[in-house]
Amino acid sequence: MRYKPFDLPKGFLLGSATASLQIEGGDTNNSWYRWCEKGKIKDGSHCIAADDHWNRVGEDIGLLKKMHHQVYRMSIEWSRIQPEPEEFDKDAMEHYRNEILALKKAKIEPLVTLHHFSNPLWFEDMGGWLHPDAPYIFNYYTKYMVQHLGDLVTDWVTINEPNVYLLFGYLQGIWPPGEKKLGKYLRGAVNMIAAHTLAYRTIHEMRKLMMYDDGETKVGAAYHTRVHEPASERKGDKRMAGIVDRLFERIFVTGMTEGKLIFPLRGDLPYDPGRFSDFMGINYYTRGFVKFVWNPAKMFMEIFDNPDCEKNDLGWEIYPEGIYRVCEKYYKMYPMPVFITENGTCDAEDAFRADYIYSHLAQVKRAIDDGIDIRRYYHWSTLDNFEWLEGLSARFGLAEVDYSRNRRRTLRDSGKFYGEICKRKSVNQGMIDKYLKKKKRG
Ligand code: IFM
Repeated sequence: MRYKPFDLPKGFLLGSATASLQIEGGDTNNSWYRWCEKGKIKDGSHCIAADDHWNRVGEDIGLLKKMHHQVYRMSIEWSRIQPEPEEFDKDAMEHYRNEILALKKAKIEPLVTLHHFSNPLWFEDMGGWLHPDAPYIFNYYTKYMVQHLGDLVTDWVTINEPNVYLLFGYLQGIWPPGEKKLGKYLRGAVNMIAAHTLAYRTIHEMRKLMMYDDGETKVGAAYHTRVHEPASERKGDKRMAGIVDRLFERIFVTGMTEGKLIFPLRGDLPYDPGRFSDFMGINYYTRGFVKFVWNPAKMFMEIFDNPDCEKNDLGWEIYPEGIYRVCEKYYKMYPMPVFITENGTCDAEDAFRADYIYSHLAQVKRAIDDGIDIRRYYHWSTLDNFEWLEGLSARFGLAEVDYSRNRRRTLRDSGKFYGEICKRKSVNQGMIDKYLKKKKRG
């Protein structure tokens, strides 16, 4: 690759993202704790300690400061806040309030996610996202959160990657609750869309009641987006790529942005169609190739990675142009501000992360120059963490966590590089010489 310096707009905001279950540790009241206890994690690790972030908030905000972040995306662990259906934990609430106060003191603006893959056990046991009351139960929790954080937090993500959560948990059965039925995936989708629309209105209404200017409140969802490339020019492959796009992304994006259910979703939503997003939250990592196969057991599709390309530690293709393509696609559909709510890579050796950051941000810059209104970029992730089914061995962090030695944090070279980008909002020749293509993969 040829590297060229570039500048990002001065008003562009940069930071990184985490999720509570992946970093906090110490909570046994959630669906992922139970999944780990069942021995389901590939590398045998467990989320119970994770990064011990719960006890190291100050130290981790130190990392954000060192990397000159302007923004930080974090999530709230629902099971801590509402350990039982009718019980809210004031101490847990106080903990998050203090964390957010500390972020604001450091001049780092939080973007708070209310649901990031994990559920309280009582919710899971009553049927989780398939329960007809799930959207209203989630709204009850949302109300409590806004009551207690509404004076500090303007920016909210209601639900992270509903598509991935439902695909793995309800169709492939590899995440909790381990279901394998398309009907359940679709039912869960309707309920998550309904929950988002309720939460969207709740957050706006409550903040208005608190006398905040409604234009300041920003609420959206974070979608896992991919480029769904047809495996060939054949009609069947093209059509199947369109079906995958619809089932995996479009039904969620349309549902949560317009409050409208599109085929094959059926049912009622709590409100008439309208506006239910203030920004488009795009999580982008890679692309997949889609092939039509005559096999009903596989839902007539095969999805595979490009066999011939650069890949990360998990075998995901590194495809920077994809971030441009997904932003362009969704901005054409919904011309509203875009936040890249996640983008990052798994690279234990830190051999190509700096490159990955450079090449993806260069595409973001290109998209901005082409008129796409991208306002923020949150790198995934601040520090190594519990990568769900992959466990602790998959390393996505700008900072390394040493799990064998008291979870010591060390900023990687890519983290230093990213910190300089956050500070300058540009990549200059000195940074190119210092950080890029210094290391080769072993
Ligand atoms: O770690 C996850 C995150 O929780 C959701 N988006 C993708 C990341 C990397 O797989």
